[in-house]
Amino acid sequence: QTVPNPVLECKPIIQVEDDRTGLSIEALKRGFLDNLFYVQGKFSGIATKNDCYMALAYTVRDRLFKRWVDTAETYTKNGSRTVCYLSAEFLMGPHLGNNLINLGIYDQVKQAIEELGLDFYELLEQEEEPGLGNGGLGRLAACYLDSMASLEIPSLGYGIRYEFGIFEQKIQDGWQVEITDKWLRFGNPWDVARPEWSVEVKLGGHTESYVDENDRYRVRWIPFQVVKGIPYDTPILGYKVNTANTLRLWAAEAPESFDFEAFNSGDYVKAVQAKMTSENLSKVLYPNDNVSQGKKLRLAQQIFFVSCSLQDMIRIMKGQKIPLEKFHEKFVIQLNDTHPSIAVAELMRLLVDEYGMEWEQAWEITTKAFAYTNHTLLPEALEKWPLGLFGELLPRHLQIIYEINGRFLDDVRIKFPDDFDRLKRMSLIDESGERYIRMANLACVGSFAINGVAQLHTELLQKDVLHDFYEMYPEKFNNKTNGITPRRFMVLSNPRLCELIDSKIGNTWIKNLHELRQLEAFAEDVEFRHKFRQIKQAIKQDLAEYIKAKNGIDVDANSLFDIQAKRFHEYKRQHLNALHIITLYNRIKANPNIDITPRTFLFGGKAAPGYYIAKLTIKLINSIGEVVNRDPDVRGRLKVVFLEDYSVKFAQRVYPAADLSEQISTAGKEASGTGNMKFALNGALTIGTLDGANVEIREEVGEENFFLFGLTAEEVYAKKAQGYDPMYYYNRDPELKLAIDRISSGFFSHGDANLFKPLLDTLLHRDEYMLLADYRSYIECQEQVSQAYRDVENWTRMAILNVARMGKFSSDRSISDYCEDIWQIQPVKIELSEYLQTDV
Ligand code: B1N
Repeated sequence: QTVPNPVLECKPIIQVEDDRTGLSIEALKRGFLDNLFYVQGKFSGIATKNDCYMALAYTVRDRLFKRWVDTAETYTKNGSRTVCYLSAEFLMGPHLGNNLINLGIYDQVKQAIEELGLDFYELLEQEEEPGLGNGGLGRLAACYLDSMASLEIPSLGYGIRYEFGIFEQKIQDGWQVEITDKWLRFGNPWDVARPEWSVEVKLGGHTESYVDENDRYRVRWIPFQVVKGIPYDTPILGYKVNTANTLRLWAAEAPESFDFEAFNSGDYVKAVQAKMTSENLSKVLYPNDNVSQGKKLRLAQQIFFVSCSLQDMIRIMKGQKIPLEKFHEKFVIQLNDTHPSIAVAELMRLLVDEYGMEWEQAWEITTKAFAYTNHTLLPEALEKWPLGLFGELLPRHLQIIYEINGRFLDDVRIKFPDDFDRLKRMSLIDESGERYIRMANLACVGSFAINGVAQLHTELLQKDVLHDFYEMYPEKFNNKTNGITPRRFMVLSNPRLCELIDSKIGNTWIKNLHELRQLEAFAEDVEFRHKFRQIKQAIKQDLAEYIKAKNGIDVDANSLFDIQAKRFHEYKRQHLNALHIITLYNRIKANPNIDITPRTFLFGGKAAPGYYIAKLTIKLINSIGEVVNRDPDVRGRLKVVFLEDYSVKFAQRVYPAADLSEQISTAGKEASGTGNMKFALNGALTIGTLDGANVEIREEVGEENFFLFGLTAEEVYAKKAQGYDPMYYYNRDPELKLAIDRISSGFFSHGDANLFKPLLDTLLHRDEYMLLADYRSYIECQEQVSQAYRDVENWTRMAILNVARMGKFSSDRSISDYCEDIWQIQPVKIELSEYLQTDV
């Protein structure tokens, strides 16, 4: 008896030919079937959806390796100057669709897959995204990698290959529940392990001084533990260029020689425990956005990926026979916030201790190599490490920081004689109470450039958080307003709008987003407006169907889609949005026949697991939804939906469907925001405060095409200085009072008057983020929105003008500015070599 043999059955379609990376439909189909067979080891009869996704991913991967290898070869041969973008987070989103776009083979591959009888979109949807970031900061790093590759800038992204990325969010009984994100469960087709480039990182222990053979005083670090870092490389394609750069993420492992003693003494379990401790380093992403928790494991993660990356750069220099003295000519290192700022001390340690360089020369190199981006003004996000904890983990770095600090404070004394308070404020060590290492101060002292992420943010940095450093080194400061990649956030996520745009102005706007300006003329074109509206409508309909399937809620695609999608944080004021919903609801309850513009309120976003008030805000929104969505008086005119598990993948569905983008943070608190840009580029109008990049968006799109409300940053400071009292507003605004009282009475919580008390207490007694002060202005502005939405033609005109005027916010513009003002780096063209060239 013979068993059916898939190998024999499939034989006719897996003949190996000389070119396995062709781009014709036939070659793509054959590539897919080959990979299904050779990589997944399946025949189509038993292949799962995931097998098919994997086969497709490998088919695409096969077709980009040529670019990747040739790029690496070119950089190596030329010894090209390279940007190293150090970031604790890279929120990449799914790779497959993006790689298809950037390779320029999206349509062919779609056709090939459909000819094989498979659902192309279902396969795209199958990809488990690497959620290796919390929000804007991690996503910015990902957009910047895309733009660096597209602009042909030699670059490496360096970070951590967390085994568990940002948690998966479930909503149970209205509450957020966190599930671990096992993104590597089914394997990752996009990265390649490079164990041959592993490095070791020391932790803990103590230091000893000694005198070397040249009679020089040296320090030796005897660590308690050594951890091995293994690099995993992911190719980062540029858009329609041959460049394929690398994202290199480090995974922690125990070195082969781990805990020899325990092994030899027969304590096998103890030895394995040591191995587990090592692997903990890259186990999980800390799920906090805009706060620092001060945990030892987090500091260990930081030194781990920073040391691995710096050692890797030194290895690359050796390979290219470039002397170490030229480190800052070969590399420029961008620090994505202070999370990698220990790099300043680590590079000093490597140069001085490991390579025997003199301090002065090492410091010269170090301070010419680093540039620092600050992403936040929130005091709770500024990283500082208790000195004891720091010294236990990094005894040598502590000494180096003392040395840097001593020399730095001498400079401060010379520039500002007898200013003792200034010395205390600028010291790398906070000695006002328990002693701390201040990482922002280290980053400022160790970098030649310091930038904020939007104009207002940079001004506030100079005025406030980094004022002393601005006075000390004004020449280091500069602004680099954030940007977003139009490849992922338009071409991939909004194909219908792109098709319409292309039909009018061609498709070169994708590389030069300023060209969208040409659409201004079409804002006056009735037919164009009609098509624009039809597209928005169709996308809203799609989202409505998705919501029906996932949440079981009927939403009306004709209603105004009012969306707030971002991390939950008090400063972002999702609860102000909630107060608006309650206000509209209360008006309906008071007068059921009131004429109101139908709206669908959509919320998406995660709360840090330990952030109680943020989680309670999620519960509040779900509770309001429960009441509003079923109240017959509302007659479906208001709907409130919480979109579970917001992610990059999901965001790509959400941005194109919005009519109104909520950017309502307290002025002076949101450093930039980037969701604001994604919404506006996709034709949503913004209701927002003068905060972060909102200021510049409004400047670009025109004040008549932006719904502005609220206090300015200056007014916020002034009001606080006067002694702000939220009760003043509560007592004087009956609608505000009613909205708050409805919550506190238990109306939205089945009569439980205690449930939301902690949230209301923060509002009524402190209101740190001034919701009550901004409430009336917000409500009035929302009334203007409702009125404006009724004028269909004019709304569309404004939406088109928003799209047309978003050119400034391409991450290509941001990256060109970094290249010119900070990095001093030029593009390097990649020519594809002859052998194995693809057939198109
Ligand atoms: O960085 C984004 C900005 O657009 C946002 O306005 C800003 O809030 C965000 C500690 C952070 N700042 N700081 C963080 C994230 C994780 C963490 O552990 C801080 N995220 C931002 C891009 O510039």
